[in-house]
Amino acid sequence: MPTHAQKLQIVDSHTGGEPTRVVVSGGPNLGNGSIAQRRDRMRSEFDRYRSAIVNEPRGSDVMVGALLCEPVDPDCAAAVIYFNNVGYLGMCGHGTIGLLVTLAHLGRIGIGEHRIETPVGIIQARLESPNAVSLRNVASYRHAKSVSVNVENLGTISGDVAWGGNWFFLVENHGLRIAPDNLPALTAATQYIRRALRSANITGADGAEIDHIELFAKSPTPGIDARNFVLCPGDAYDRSPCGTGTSAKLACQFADGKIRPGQIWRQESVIGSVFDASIELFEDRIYPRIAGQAHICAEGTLLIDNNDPFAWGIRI
Ligand code: PYC
Repeated sequence: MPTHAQKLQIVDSHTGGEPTRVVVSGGPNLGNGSIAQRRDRMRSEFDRYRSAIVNEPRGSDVMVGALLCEPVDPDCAAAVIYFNNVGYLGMCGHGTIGLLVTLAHLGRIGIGEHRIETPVGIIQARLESPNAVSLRNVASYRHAKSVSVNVENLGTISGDVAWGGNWFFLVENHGLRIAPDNLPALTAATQYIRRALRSANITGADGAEIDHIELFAKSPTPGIDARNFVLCPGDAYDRSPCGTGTSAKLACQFADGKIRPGQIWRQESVIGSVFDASIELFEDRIYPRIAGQAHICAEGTLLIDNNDPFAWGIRI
């Protein structure tokens, strides 16, 4: 092992098949600002760490990183910055489930309620058992209903723009089969949709880019309400049912009068993993609750040796 290499301690887990790599120590010093300010500093000054942690050769397009940080609020168990192969996430539902299971695995938290600081707000999460977590997401809402966009190869597609901690375009009338043997077609179609949204300058609030595309359909599985396919910003699809995507979906369902507070919505991913979700209303805002399971799959040390030409990951 090169003695001069930088070392980062990590724990890997997966939530319904979607990986989360929690960086426990060895990350960059981002100062003492809010977690949003520290995320911005990581992006502007230390983005190479993001790439080293999640990109090949140590990671892959599907890996989501979670840099564990000290919280500003002493009532929080942790603060976290989520990132992927191309950039940063406001919130990450599957990642927060993975984070709590990881903190429990490390002996840092016990069964019960824990508050987690994210760049988009505080998440109230409950470790139900060593592998099961339910979380109350940030307030979610539909920003625009039935927005039509002309999509290359697909024609006119209509969908809702919604916030669930990240920005989503949710499409029901896509005409595609949401199934694991149809992933290339689902990926291509959602890439076309995202490109069309960009060209048409269709955004979330304040011009925010809509970087997640969610196709959904009725699930063929008994007892499950819907199945989705979610294209993530770096072109990987979410193996989990996507916590922030399910939140965005529930905000739309509530806006359409199709779900009431407390009603359980069972959301299945394209590979068949399931989150149980519901909403709570507080001061007229919609707070989604997401429950799922994560499992630890690796512990280790990442080595960053500056003599390695790909020390900071392969960036394309
Ligand atoms: O679970 O919120 C989520 C998520 C976002 C991107 C990948 N997973």
